Amino acid sequence: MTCIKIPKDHPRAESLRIREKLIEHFNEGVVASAGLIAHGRGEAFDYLLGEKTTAPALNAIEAAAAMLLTAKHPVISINGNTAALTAKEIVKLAEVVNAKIEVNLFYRTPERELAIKKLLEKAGANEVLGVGKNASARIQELGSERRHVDPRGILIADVVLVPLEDGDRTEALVKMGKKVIAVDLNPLSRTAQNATITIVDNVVRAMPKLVETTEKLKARGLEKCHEILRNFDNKRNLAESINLIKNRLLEAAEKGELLTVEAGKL
Ligand code: PTJ
Repeated sequence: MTCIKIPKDHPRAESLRIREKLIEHFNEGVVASAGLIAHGRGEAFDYLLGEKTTAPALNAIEAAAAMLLTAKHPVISINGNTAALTAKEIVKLAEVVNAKIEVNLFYRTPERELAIKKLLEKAGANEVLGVGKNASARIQELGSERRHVDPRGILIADVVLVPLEDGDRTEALVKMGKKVIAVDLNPLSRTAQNATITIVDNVVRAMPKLVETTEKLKARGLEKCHEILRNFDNKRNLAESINLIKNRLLEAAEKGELLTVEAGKL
């Protein structure tokens, strides 16, 4: 049930629908109150990026698909916002790459863990790790609630996908020798800067695209995946996203015009 009726012809209809979805899941105890604020920060960066999946984001998505397909123990780490926005895609991706799904929260409460688990199960997940006593292992480098991890999941993972994250954990996971794939609209965030592969895109667009790319790449075999990974340079790709924002701002400033966005898409 949404809180307001959004007119279909509203130029920001899709963006408003996403906000309503988050509010709805906030009311159901899935999204943290800070998750609503975090979404606002994401929206601001999305506006600067043109609210579309850019060429560097597509490169990173392809590399991420290759990394997930070549992983031994891939894990998809889930927080409130990601579950609220992309539960179906998370389940599908886990199926395609044979990954574990683990709940890992910054604002961890037993109620939120269970609400997120329920939402993922409703979307088709058979197993959801990291809930309650199952998060019995610790990441020593971390002081936050994110330190609680499942010994069958993040603790033994070689590749962890962290859609929408705060910076500390990405750094800690990389220090532990894990490869981290982040989805973050802010190319300047610590998560974006420290991840092994950074997808600078909205989870709402990136997750379906990642599923589609992974399915296609799976059919092309592991050698193709290794080749993609050999040719991918995350720092260079991140710099391209930052340049893209810079050029869009310069263009708008020179013309004295508003930034163009994919009107109505997001
Ligand atoms: O559910 P919890 O308890 O684990 O808490 C989750 C939040 C998001 C509240 C927590 O991880 C947090 O505080 O994160 P930050 O530090 O605000 O970072 C969130 C990052 O995600 C920011 O860099 C935002 O730009 C980015 N972001 C927000 N919405 C999206 C996004 N990136 C991609 N897609 C989005 N829809």
